[in-house]
Amino acid sequence: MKVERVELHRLRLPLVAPFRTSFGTSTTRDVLLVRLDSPEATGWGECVADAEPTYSAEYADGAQQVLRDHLLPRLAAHQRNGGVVTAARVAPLLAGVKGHPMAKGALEMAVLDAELRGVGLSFAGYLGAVADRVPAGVSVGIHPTVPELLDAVAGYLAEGYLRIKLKIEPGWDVEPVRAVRERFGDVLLQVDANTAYRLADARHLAELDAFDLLLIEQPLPEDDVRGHAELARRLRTPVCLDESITSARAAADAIALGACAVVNVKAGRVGGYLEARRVHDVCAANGVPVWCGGMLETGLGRAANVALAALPGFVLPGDTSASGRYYRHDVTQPFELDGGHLVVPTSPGLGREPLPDALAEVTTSVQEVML
Ligand code: OSB
Ligand code: MG
Repeated sequence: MKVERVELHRLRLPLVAPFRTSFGTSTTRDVLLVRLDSPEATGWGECVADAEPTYSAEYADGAQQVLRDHLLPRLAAHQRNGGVVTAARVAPLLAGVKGHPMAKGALEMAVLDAELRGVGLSFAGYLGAVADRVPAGVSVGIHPTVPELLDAVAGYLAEGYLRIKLKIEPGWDVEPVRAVRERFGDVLLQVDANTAYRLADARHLAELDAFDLLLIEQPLPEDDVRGHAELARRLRTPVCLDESITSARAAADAIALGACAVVNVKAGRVGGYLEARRVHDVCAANGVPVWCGGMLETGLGRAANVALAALPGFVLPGDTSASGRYYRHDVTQPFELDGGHLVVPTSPGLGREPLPDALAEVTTSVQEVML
């Protein structure tokens, strides 16, 4: 493929409700999209970095700068040297730049979308999907009070969500989990701490063992893999890692150390959908179940996530919620719940593209990057 033109689009999308986690409260999403044109097709990539570097070190303005000044120039130099661009070559081409997996992943996703559209193959077909629909879970933020949380959970269950994930932090953990368990019985339930605890909290976290949770996600800091291994020995609740799993190698190491029994797979966190598939493969080879995480994606990132979640190792419902859980007006044709599931797109590439009017409505800037 020959990349002829690249644009970096910034969008500001209001969330339908504030989303509070242990690292902050979001009321809008600041989205960076990569639009890439080849003679055969246009491809779109979504960068999942937020406005602030609070989930990980990346943030949207930084991702835009690293794409413009460090990543796209490498792609352009490769083309000037006569090289052909394919999704599989993107990560090797960018390997000289350290870090910035979300920025790299967005570029790889745009290349892959254009490449697959050019040959008439879907993300699901390319990645190796084995399901035509995937079960949908929902990630429920920290609420001001337990009654407000119960109202939110009741609403999601009424919509058909098949699994509830509660965000927790010190001071908001055992009580809300007990309340949801008592009110909603044996619903599939798990928690996500986004690194808010320390190993010294092990005895407190063991109180969650009483509630038959599917898993506890990332209780300790990103770099504390050994701490997670020690914590896992002290809990009955299975430990799942999110932030710590930065590559397929990191997944293999965490599994070997006994730091996780389950893995949350997020393409942006590991540099793209190709590495995300390798994380899936490493986990499957070790008998470790995985599920598809989310970063409040628009319909573009969601389309790719739903395709990924259709791989055989994704045996738990993901944070692959319907568009309406996040946005009143998504930038693509929305994803909707169908009996608690999302349908995996089968059209070429992502199978979703921005609706021009919806995109224009939320666009704050467009920057062309000269190749
Ligand atoms: O830790 O999984 C997380 C959202 C933003 C950043 C990190 C996380 C999340 C979520 C929501 O939990 C997942 C989603 O519904 O997209
Ligand atoms: Mg998480």
